[in-house]
Amino acid sequence: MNKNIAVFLVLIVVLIGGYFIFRSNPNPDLTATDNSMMENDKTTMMAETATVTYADDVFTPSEIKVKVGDKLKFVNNGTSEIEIASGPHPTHTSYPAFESGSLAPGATYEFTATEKVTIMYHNHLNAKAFGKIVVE
Ligand SMILES: [Cu+2]
Repeated sequence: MNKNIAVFLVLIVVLIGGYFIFRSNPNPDLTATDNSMMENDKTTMMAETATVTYADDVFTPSEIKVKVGDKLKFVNNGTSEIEIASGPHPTHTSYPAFESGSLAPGATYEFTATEKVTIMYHNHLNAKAFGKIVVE
């Protein structure tokens, strides 16, 4: 009698153990698939373009938040040439990678945010016009 119960218990342990081994095997694959799908979604979400316009000595919006990987597009909607650069005026040493060069009326400057950083910028030809970019 006792031997039969022992054999029965061993059988149950083996069955339960086998069930959990069988169940746990497909799970890591599912998790990996879920993670890669989430990363793909993040990449898709980051590929956005934010637009800042310049007219009447004002950048609109004056402060803009973007994520790493996003593109910023500056459009000169004014009637005169502008040059967008990081502060401080006139040396632009705080973020030299952000520098539009000369932008005629209607011209655009595209900048891709590659790192988390805050950039204070201005129109070099009219330094009282300024704005702020926060890359998160
Ligand atoms: Cu300047």
